[in-house]
Amino acid sequence: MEFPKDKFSEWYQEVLEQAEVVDNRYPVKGCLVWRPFGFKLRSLIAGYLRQLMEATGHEETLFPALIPEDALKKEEEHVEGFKAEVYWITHGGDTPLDVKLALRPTSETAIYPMFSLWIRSHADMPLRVFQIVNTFRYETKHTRPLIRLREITTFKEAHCAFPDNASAEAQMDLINKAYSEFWDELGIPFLIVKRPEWDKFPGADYTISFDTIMPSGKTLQIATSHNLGTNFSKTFNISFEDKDGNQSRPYITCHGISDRAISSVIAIHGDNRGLVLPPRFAPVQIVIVPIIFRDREEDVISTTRKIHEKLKTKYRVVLDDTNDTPGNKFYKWELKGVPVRIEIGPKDVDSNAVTVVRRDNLHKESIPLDDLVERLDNIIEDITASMKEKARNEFESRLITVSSKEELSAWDGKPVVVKAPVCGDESCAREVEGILNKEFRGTELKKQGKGSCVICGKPARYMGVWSNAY
Ligand code: PR8
Repeated sequence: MEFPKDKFSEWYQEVLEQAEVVDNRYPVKGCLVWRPFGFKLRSLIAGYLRQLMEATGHEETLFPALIPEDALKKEEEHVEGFKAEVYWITHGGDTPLDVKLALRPTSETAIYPMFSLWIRSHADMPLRVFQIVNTFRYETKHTRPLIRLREITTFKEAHCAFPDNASAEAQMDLINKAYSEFWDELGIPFLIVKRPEWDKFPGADYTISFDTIMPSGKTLQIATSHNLGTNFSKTFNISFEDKDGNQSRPYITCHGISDRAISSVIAIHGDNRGLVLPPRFAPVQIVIVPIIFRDREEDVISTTRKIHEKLKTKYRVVLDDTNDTPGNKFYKWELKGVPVRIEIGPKDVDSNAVTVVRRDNLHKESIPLDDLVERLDNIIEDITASMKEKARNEFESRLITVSSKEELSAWDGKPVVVKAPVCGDESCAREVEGILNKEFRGTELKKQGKGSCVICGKPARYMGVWSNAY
């Protein structure tokens, strides 16, 4: 059975279920179950993210999931932005609670009251913490597994405080670099976009977003980074004594990545046979399949076991010695995106070699046993590089740059993302929205627009980005 990826929406749901990543049949809308195979993939990706956060000076913490109503409602813009999405706990058993409790939609209002107790002097900063937790948002838009959840199961949120604006700006740069490294390692191409005023995080001074392009041609916001300025430190009364002995407000930033990291890996690299996983994050990196003929069963099995023992010390390997047919085994492990398959049959045993098949391009070759480990290292490296290149080429093919108003209308309703130079006025960005029937996502970070604004003809200051988005 094949999974035609050109029908992306069906492909995505089907592959998630068939490859046993998640089970979406749980009877609460927007909630799902991680199955063991999917959970391993999730742990490998989250583990790498944790490692990156720690390497850049962020310390892991864990805050409660419950937020008292008065804390949640303190920051006006923030509460307005999340009002329709909050789940409330009103009772303990039959007893109404004195103070209603919110299930965190995100943790600013859980964390910053504690920051006000922890931050006393400039020496208490920089303060950089993060947690990887579940958060709850009563999403009213169409829910989709891992893409739009009501229980976001893998919410990496970092919250940081600094004594001055320059340090908060440096943090925004640090996160841009760390997140870029993260997406590069996953082989997910992205644009970094500064969101327009009307689309920033509730309570933020400004929002930076990482957007990738899904096979449907729609963008997916895969990470955000918010400079909250001193808005939240005023609301939560966080203050410190600066170097000159004056009371001052810290500058706060926060940065988030969710289950969408896993969804983008699945969506962008997968093909008609199912998942194609980057070797670094594949729960199974190599599967060994013995090809057994009746009169040669013993020597094939013993060779297979020896190779398994040897490879086990270096890779995540499965020896599939179940009674299933080789064909069924190939199908199963291809669907699960295992980067390398090793087939061992009597001919291989006789020639002291194995047959190695790559998942990404299905290329097959015979490799002498003596060279196996070294060659596998090269093959895995090459798979990683080719997967990145393929994803990059597809991304580029869905990203159209135009330089004049006349060119815009050709892309109305097409499944692509459009970039165009703009002056920076909202009215021009909105007019392009009308022509393209796509939303204005914002302006590319640190990229100056070339030439003149496609609408008003004034000198372009930015490169605008328009797309349909998840
Ligand atoms: C913050 N506060 O909350 P953000 N399902 C899956 N992923 C989602 C969903 C959802 N329903 N909603 C958002 N995301 C800040 C930063 C702490 C951390 C993903 O920011 O609301 C999106 O990729 O922008 C989003 O960029 C990220 O979570 C962070 O959420």
